[in-house]
Amino acid sequence: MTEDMLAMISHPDPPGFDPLNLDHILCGLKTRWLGRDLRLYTRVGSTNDIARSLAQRGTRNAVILAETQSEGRGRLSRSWESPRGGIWMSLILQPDIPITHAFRINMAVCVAACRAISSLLDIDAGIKWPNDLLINERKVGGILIEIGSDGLHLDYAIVGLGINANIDTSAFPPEWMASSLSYELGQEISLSRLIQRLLLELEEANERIARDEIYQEWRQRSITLGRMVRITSNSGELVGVVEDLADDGAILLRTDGKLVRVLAGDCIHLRGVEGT
Ligand code: BT5
Repeated sequence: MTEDMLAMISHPDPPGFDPLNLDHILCGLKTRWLGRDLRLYTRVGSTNDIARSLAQRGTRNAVILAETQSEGRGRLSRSWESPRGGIWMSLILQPDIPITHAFRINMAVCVAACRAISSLLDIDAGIKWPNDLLINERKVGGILIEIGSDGLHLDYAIVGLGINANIDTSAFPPEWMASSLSYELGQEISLSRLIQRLLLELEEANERIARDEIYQEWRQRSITLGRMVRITSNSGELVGVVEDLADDGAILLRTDGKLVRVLAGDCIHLRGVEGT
């Protein structure tokens, strides 16, 4: 008996729990190539770490899925809670873009995840800059992208995607403003079907990644645009209204009468759309 099988037995499913099943995912998968190499683990540290070690040994276009992560990560090594019932997934991709356009990967993944959620579940997810998926102002997912390069060329991208699917987030600290798809919909969803749809949208977005329409859709699905926000970045804290989002992913913030560009940082939405 393998370690994974033992782990499965020692963590019996709660009633109504929809366990991840490789055959269920593969038999309804409509992608041409993404997800054809799909590896499912019961419990890992971080799917991004597994993906990275595979990528370093030459694996490409693989998808790593885990039922739980003990050391799930967000940006800046922040921890990411990953209990059973969520989708914790990392992809090893080779997007056809120059390394100077690596920010496009985040745009494409945000767009793909929003499309998958809204088309399958008929509920709108929006993008909170830079990498959060929100429904009703609450975080239901996050994206962590890690790049492999020789400094000049993009070798691979590890795309980590976490979605609180069938999760009770009431035990999470309230300041996280977290929620889950099951809570927002009032019912549990099929993990397999959402994974299939995510992979289809991710494959499609990866193919459109160099096109301007990915930026346009990312901008249009943003719920940060036009909002009063607080941005914390390396250069300190800024409060202002988000006047635009640039095609390199930067926020253009109107603060103290000046327009300031912020390429990376954390963002808190302070009020509704300007003036509300
Ligand atoms: C993110 O980081 O939002 C990216 C999360 C990526 C997770 C995926 S899961 C598969 C893959 N493997 C990994 O190890 N990671 C990726 P960031 O914007 O830094 O947000 C992190 C913050 O979100 C934490 O500091 C908490 O405040 C909050 N948080 C932690 N777990 C959460 C959860 N499950 N739902 C909502 N918020 C959470």
